Parts: sequence; C-alpha cells; structure tokens
Amino acid sequence: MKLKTIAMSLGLIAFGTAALAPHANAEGAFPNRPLMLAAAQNHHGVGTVTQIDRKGRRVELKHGPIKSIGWMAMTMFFEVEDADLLDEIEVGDEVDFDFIETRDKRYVITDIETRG
Ligand SMILES: [Cu+2]
Repeated sequence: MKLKTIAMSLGLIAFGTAALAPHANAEGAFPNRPLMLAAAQNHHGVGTVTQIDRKGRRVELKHGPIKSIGWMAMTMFFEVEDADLLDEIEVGDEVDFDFIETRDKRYVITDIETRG
C-alpha cells in the first residue's frame, strides 16, 4: 500500500528528528526544533579583525554581508570554538571565517584564516 508506506516514512522522519535533539526533554522538543536546525547550519563570512579578546575567547570582526544568515555588513564580536584559533590572526588581518548560530543566539567561529 503506497499511502501506508508514506505514513510510515513520515513517522520515521519525525522520530529521527526528535532523536537528534539532545535536550528535548529538558527544554521541550517542539518549540526548539527550528533553532536546533539553524544551529547545524554553517555560515561563511569575510572580514577584517578589529579586536582580539583572548580572555573572553572572542574576536571582533568588521564583516561584509552574509546572505546565508540574512546579515548586512557590520562590526561585531564572535566567540571562537577553540581559543587556539585566535593565535592564527592579528588585528588588521583580512580573514575568511566559518561560524554557527547556536540555539541561544550566540555566534561561534569554528574556523578562521587570513586571506591570500
Ligand atoms: Cu554581524
């Protein structure tokens, strides 16, 4: 039966998505699900390093527009996933960087390197 097969597939998809939410019970699976999916997306940007805050484990970048997240150009701080990433850069460097948006709206760089 074709319809039955589709229904079973949807059931499996729903189950699989719920299984991906590690804090589903604590936070409520359904309201947080769209943010969970957003957190998985990797964004890429290009910018200039304007400040490095080693204690705060973050870097301020003057970045260009980033369409994948709907941002205009701006200057802002990003956290870094690994503090060692801050050793790769200096103030004034032009950089390529990848980052994610967490469920609680933090922007965390997963990779950064000087251009050229
Ligand atoms: Cu920004």
